[in-house]
Amino acid sequence: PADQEIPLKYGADRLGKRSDAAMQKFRDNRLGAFIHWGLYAIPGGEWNGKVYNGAAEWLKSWAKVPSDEWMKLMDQWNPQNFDARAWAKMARQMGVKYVKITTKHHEGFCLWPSKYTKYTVTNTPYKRDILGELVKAYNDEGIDVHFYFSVMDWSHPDYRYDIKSKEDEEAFSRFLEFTDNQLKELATRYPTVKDFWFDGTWDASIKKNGWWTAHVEKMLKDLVPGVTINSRLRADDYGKRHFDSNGHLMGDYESGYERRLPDPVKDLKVTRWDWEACMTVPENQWGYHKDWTLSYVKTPLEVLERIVHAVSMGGNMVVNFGPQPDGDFRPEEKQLAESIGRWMKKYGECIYGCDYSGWEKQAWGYYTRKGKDVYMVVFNPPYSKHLVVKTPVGTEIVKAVTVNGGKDVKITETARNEYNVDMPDKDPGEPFVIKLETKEKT
Ligand code: JFZ
Repeated sequence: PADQEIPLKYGADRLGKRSDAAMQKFRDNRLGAFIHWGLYAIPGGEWNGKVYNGAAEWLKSWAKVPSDEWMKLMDQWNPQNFDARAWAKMARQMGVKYVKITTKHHEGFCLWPSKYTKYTVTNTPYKRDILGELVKAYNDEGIDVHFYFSVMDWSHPDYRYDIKSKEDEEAFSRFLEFTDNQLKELATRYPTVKDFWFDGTWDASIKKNGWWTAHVEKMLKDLVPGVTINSRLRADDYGKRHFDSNGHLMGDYESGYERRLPDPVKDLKVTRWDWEACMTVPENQWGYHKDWTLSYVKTPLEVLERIVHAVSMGGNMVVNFGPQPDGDFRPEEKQLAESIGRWMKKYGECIYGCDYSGWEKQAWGYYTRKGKDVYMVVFNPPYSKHLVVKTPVGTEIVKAVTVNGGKDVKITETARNEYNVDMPDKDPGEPFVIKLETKEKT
């Protein structure tokens, strides 16, 4: 009850999911791509002849490179094969409905010509406004653009990891003003932006300034009508992150599932709020790393299963790409995009606009739902050739059809609220989808 809650000035400003059209669009998109592109693409995980296994976008930190030396990479920023329209076409063919772009990662290099720092694309041989070209190209393909923004900035002398003195406090307050300016600049230069995804917000300095995270959320919402903001930005009065001290989600959607997913049986609590997960294709490489043999690389099928898993629990999934320093994508990523796109073309209706079904998870795969239609997405076909379906009390299956082909599928009621749904006669040789039309018993 509300009267037992801790009073908070900077906690959640809303209880439950947002119900406006912009939020519904965010949700309906379901599948997105992440782009991690910055100076770190140039060394690609290697510094002074040594290859580091850690995340390539953290190389500056692994190799202990001072910022001024790191920023000399700007002289090599000249992605001759960069073609924003080709990137947008690839995204459309993959079937993603939105792309999250690193406007500025921890290193501090800006993909847009920011007035507030010299570390931007403008001061490189290439000069061009990469971010502006991408926003236009993606929007021209009907794809929403989301901005990744790291608050932590290794290039800025006023950044502080903690506030321990008057001097720290003054420096950090200049830093927060700088950050506000950059965010206002992004929101006004690129007004079609649909979302800000904050990162680099875990330090004590930021947790001690929960007020500022609430202020940023409000500032951006005033500037960009409908904009969505991830929970990772937020800290409350007590420095509690993502969920406030009363347990309420801050921001519009939860963004804590990174390279992992909620358990489809045990973690159903996530269906009470909006959430978005993101994943890398190798184990933990967001930026371009020249050697993908250093860790396990997920197959397209494994990526697909994670996409369906997220949607089946009412979440979005964002698949990461780390473009090469020449502006092109590595062959593995092109193949992955094509392969996901081929499947989405046939079966995408079980992804876009779909949500958690509320039905009991079965071993053959995942359910998703759109209104009265429940989709069975089959990843593990059983030897019995019968897909067991248990419906909630009061729900009846009227008809079952294959999604790619529209063929009727035989269903047999085997017990109360239990059915055998037949496998298609011919093994599709890939995860396939059966649509169940349902009705409520009266
Ligand atoms: C951060 C970055 O440090 C990383 O380089 C990448 O950009 C990724 C998307 O975000 O890394 C994180 C952030 C949050 C968690 C884990 C890694 N987390 O909440 O578990």
